[in-house]
Amino acid sequence: MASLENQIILITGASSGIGTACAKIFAGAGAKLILAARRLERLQQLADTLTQDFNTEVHLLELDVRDRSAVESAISNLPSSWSDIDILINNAGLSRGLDKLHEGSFTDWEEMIDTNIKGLLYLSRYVVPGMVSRSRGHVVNLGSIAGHQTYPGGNVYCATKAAVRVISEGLKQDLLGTPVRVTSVDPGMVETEFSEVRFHGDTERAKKVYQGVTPLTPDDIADVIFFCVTRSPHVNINEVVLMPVDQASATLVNRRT
Ligand code: NDP
Ligand code: 8X3
Repeated sequence: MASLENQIILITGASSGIGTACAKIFAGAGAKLILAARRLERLQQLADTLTQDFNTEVHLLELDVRDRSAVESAISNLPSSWSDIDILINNAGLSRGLDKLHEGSFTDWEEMIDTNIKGLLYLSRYVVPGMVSRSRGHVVNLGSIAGHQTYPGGNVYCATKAAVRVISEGLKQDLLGTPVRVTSVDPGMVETEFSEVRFHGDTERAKKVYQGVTPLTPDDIADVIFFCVTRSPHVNINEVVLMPVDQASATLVNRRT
């Protein structure tokens, strides 16, 4: 495994799913981790495990990425030994509902837009200038196949992930002439708490999403992100689209039941 000894990696949404898997793989490579999410107890448990298993140095941020002044304060008040962030993984995100657009919930729309688009922008705005001035850095954004293909009921969630794809492309263009890299990782179906959150805690409905298929795991995504950030410094992997073998598009899934 490539070494990321002493590199500082900020992972948003580290309290669950893909973010937690990223924390584990980067801890195994010797990185120092800044883990951010709203559920601090979960972060604390993860930090305890990483410290025990890998002797990882961890800094925790109880942070709601929708709160711009909280993001600014969290980044600008990092202790000096934590402030030179090498890799930003903009992973915090969610979907809410599968309603038809004309019947949709304003609260759900605002939560998705504020988290998936504005939160990602706030983190990028406060972290990337330091990368530019240090002439090193890598931003990894979690997009989705939902940003490439719209599906019925996906409307606003798909729009937020299309925005992530476009923002990643725009950031790459704006960073041209600097060594800072930008990657969008765009998965299909990954079994995490994602569907439970989408269906507002309806676990039975969430389980059905993955019934009869072998979905991707959070570790599969962390593995791809790890690959992207450990290429030679002159290589930028712009975009990775990956889905389970059992999935051919956002709506075309092979179910064995
Ligand atoms: P999970 O629900 O398991 O994890 C989502 C994470 O985002 C949690 O750690 C949650 O932490 C965090 N989060 C949500 N809202 C906020 C907020 N306002 N402020 C800070 N953190 C927040 O889902 P996944 O791991 O699957 O999702 C991770 C990313 O991957 C998302 O961007 C998602 O859109 C994307 N994705 C997921 C796919 C899938 O099929 N699962 C496929 C394609 C993309 P907390 O609640 O503690 O704040
Ligand atoms: C998550 C994948 O297809 O449920 O972004 O939108 S999908």
